[in-house]
Amino acid sequence: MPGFDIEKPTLLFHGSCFDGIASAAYLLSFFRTVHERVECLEPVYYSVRGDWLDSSLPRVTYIVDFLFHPEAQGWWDHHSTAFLTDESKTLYETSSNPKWVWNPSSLSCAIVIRDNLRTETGYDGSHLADLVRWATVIDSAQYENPEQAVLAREPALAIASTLPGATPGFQRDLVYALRDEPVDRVVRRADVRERYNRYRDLELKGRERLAEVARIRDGIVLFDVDVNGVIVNRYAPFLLFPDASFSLGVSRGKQRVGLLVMRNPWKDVPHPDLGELCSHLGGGGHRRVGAIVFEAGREQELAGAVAALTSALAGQHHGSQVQSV
Ligand SMILES: [Mn+2]
Repeated sequence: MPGFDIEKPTLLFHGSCFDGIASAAYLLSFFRTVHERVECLEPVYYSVRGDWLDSSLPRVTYIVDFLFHPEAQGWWDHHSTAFLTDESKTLYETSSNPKWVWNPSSLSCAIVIRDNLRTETGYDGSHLADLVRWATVIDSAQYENPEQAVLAREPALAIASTLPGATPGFQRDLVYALRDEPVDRVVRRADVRERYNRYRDLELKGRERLAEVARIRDGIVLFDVDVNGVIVNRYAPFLLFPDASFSLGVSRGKQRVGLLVMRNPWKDVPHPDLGELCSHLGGGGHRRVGAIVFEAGREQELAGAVAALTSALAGQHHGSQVQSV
């Protein structure tokens, strides 16, 4: 866990995704109108999952687009896997805290915050409408096609491409920038352009590497790829195999190994809740996309998870096991 200053009003946001940044920017924009103080703006990441509920938060803490924590004064989220224990879910359900707001059917956390503030306070954040719209496009993968998602030419997509692996300072700066300026201005910042150009180079290398190892079987793009020194975009499997229904891939980095399972966003096929499936295997996610992170040396669990997910998806490509949504 980051070293929190327990006395300072703090806003924690999911740092590596655009919706997390946009949600924090939206909330800060509202806070400014009511003189609500946030002195510490801290990105958080799913690697804290194991210690999350045991950690103490600063006395006044707001959390957006991230796991529920019972000490949070305010919490807004839309992940179906927001609760790490049944106890914390019960606590949420029986609570009367109006600033604990969860809507797992919302396509983005930014929408959850916008609608909640509008209803509860009448706050009109319409100057941030573009930010909310893009957070929703990105989080719900409403891209026109795989090229748009992978090449990330639109300003908001270019900004989103700079986030994974960026420093907390960079992610924090972007929150303030997006609170104060439109996305097509923020994308012109020198540090954003530099990281975007880096993304373009490394993504191309990653796609070439992916093309060497990816195979399609029963409608599932399967791969196990070394991501050291490259970026493999999560939608690149569908740029390579546009007709696939799912991707199920292992990404091997230096510190950890990631497993990502996804339904092809440009294809409408029935499937089980992938975030839910992953949560039983130590991960989490949304209905359409699930992820599990394995620390180095846990190969055994990785193989088991790949097998479990492969069998859960078996036959879905042909719609032979139609499930109710
Ligand atoms: Mn989100």
